[in-house]
Amino acid sequence: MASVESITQSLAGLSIQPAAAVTHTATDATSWRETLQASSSAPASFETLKTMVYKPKTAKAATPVPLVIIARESTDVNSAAVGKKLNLKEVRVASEDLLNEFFALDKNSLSPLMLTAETYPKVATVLDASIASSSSLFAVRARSSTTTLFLSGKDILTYLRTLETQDAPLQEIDLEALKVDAAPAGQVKATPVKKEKDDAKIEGAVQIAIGIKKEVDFAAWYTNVLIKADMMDYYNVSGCYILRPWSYSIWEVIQDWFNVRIREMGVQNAYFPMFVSAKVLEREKDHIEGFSPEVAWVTRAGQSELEEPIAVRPTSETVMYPYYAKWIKSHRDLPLKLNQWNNVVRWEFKNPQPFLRTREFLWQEGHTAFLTKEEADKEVREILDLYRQVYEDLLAVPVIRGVKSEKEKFAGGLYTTTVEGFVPATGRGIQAGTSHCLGQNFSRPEMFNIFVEDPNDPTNQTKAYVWQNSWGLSTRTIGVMVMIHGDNQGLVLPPRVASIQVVIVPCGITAKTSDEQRKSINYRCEELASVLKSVGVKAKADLREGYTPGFKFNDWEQKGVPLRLEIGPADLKKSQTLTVRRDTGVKAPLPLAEVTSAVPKLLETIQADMFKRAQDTYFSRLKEVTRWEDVVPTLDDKCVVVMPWCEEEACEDDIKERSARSDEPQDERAPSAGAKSLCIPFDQSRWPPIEPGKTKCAACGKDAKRWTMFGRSY
Ligand code: 87F
Repeated sequence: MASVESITQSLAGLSIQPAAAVTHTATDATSWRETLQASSSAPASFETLKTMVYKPKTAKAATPVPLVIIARESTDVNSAAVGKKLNLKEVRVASEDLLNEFFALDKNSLSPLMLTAETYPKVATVLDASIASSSSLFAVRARSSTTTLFLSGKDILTYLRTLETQDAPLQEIDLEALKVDAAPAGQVKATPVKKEKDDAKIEGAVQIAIGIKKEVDFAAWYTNVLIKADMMDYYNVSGCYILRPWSYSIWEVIQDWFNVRIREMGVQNAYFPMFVSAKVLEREKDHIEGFSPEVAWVTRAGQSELEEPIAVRPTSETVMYPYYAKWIKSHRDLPLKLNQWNNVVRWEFKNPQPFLRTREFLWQEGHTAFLTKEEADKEVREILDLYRQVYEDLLAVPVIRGVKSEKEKFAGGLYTTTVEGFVPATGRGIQAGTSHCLGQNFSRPEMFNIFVEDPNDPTNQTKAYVWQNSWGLSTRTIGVMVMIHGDNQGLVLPPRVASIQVVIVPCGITAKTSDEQRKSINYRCEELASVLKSVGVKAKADLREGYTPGFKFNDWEQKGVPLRLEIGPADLKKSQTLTVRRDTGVKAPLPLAEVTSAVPKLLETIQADMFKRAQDTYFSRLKEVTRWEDVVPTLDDKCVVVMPWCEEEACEDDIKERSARSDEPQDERAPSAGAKSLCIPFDQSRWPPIEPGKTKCAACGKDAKRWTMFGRSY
């Protein structure tokens, strides 16, 4: 029996750090969980894992290969179905003798950790696919019935992957899905919704990374992609998530790009406190009214109640504008253009979704003040175009620029311009960034009183209240990008935001490959990576030992790396590499002599193709509609409607009501939810001219003003 120390030491070698280790009395399967729950050293919440060993029937002469199935305690394992899937006949629970013979352990000490470099190649191992993607901590026996370690699902997968060999691959199988698939007809009484979700689990999850189909259970697919790509992790405060480096680096690309552009426009970065006193926050009372349920308050420090509660900023108008009033004294202090990169808190009660709707999020908020409306108007559009470029040129996500209706604009402002995106998988529009002209609403004497002496008045008697803008773009950008480009293998990153653009994987190394040959292939991979880096390509050679090329392909595909280069002995003989595109899966050989010019070009082609495909989809789902009868069917077809509209608020309310199906409970996320106006596109030339007095609103029949996009939305 190995000591806990020796096991934790070998785990440390794999960078696996158990969350806790507990020594307890010897427990069997039934008393184990309770014993752990009673222990003060165990984590507050965990799941127990079960490890089952089976002995399949084999042809006479052959040695029986034990089958090891690792599952969550709550999963009913259908060992026959697993056996069938692996072409094993009549799997039966193994005897204690066999456990002793193979693992030198009793049945109460089994766990993934019983598998070692020595035993692993002699068994067939199945790991439930839901374990690695789970955010639970799992209790696993440390090769003993008296010690338990707590590991994440991903750690368990990592441990098993290091033992994997080409002859003994780890089988990741979705055991819940298998159970449903294997059940005889009539035995599974699934509700239609449940059945649909089960269908979403992809058969043969061994080869397919995500395990849930984008087309069937989009919400589950989305979170799965984020977890498997190491972009996000859950956190124990509802609605809050951890942004891991793989997603945060995308935010940094956006920050770097945007900072350069706004600096050129004369905007300076600054930082204001995250707390707002109740008094100051309420100066914006009229506008904040609708938002106030979302404001989070600090009411206590340690044990003492604060004299006055302090709000956490949901946005910074009220934080900043008192200082704008102080700093802007003369027209020479204008324009004032400040931006801050910060976090804001909006305590929403609607269903949270990572990146799209979270209680704390990161964004930039720009706040500018001008002497004239013309200057303000011009900047609103310039910023909006930067937002368009962030989406289209960096994230390969098409957006449509336009102005919000009166109902949908920021109530505190004069008008709101927006970039509107579209998620084809759900047919819903998504507000992707907003640039507001606040007019003089915040500078008025009753509000923040921000004025200068009018430079055009020779008597210096007139006060000129400043014209203000505010504009914001958040980490929602990342969520939209994932939803649009991701597929059933995982994330697909546009090259311009990928922190690794090209991964180089050594291939064709077998048991027969000499050490020297292996080293030389690895060397050539490293060399190729440095050559690519020298021409500005973010390249990485994946020389991890103990992982098969197949595992590496899958790993980088899940993480969305745009291009894979494979190098094996045969490629080297021909002085070439095999290029594999993540977006299309297309493979093509490339002479090594051409990589420095061809790879950057190929990355740009991938970027352009990704954008083109997404844009074609968006436009194909933007349906010109002129009759009310066509509106709801078009929405139900996962499309956005563009129709001539009267621009009246009552009509918009009516459209929302009439486009929602009244026979179902209403939820923003329901496919039957009502449609809102998304925007009135600036570019009206895509549709026939509106003829004044002639073209009628498709909803109410009054005179139409402009073509307006209506859709179900996020
Ligand atoms: C939630 C709670 C309190 C949005 C809120 O769009 C206040 C608000 O004022 C609130 N949610 N808003 C509007 C934010 C307007 C504006 N602020 C600067 C932006 C971009 C950046």
